[in-house]
Amino acid sequence: MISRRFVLRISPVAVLFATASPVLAASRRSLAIQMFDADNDGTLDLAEVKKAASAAFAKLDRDHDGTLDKRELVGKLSAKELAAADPDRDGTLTLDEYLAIVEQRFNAANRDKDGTLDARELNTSAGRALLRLLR
Ligand SMILES: [Ca+2]
Ligand SMILES: [Ca+2]
Ligand SMILES: [Ca+2]
Repeated sequence: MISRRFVLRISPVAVLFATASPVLAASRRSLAIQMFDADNDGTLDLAEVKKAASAAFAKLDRDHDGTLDKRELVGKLSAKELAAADPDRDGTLTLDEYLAIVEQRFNAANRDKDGTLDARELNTSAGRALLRLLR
């Protein structure tokens, strides 16, 4: 009886701990690799990342006008990042402009310059900034 009560008392803490666990966070991120890793080599190359980004672009373009505006980019790019990525300053991004930022973020995350991103590289702030553009 005592031991059961002990289990009942500790379980919410255990759940809380598991939710915040870095191991779980890491497995969520390698899920990103599983989702986008078309050739199944355990890493993401630029072609795989651009394919995922193109699919994300289509999904984000809610009014189907072929560009992403400020409202469609909420949570993806700050106003400052949008301005920097928008050379013609019309306040929207075409697919090419979107893929150009994706490539910049890919290169920023690819610390060892080996042409691919592994789970560790995706688990950096640059890696996370890239993953935001793929969903
Ligand atoms: Ca791959
Ligand atoms: Ca649009
Ligand atoms: Ca790399």
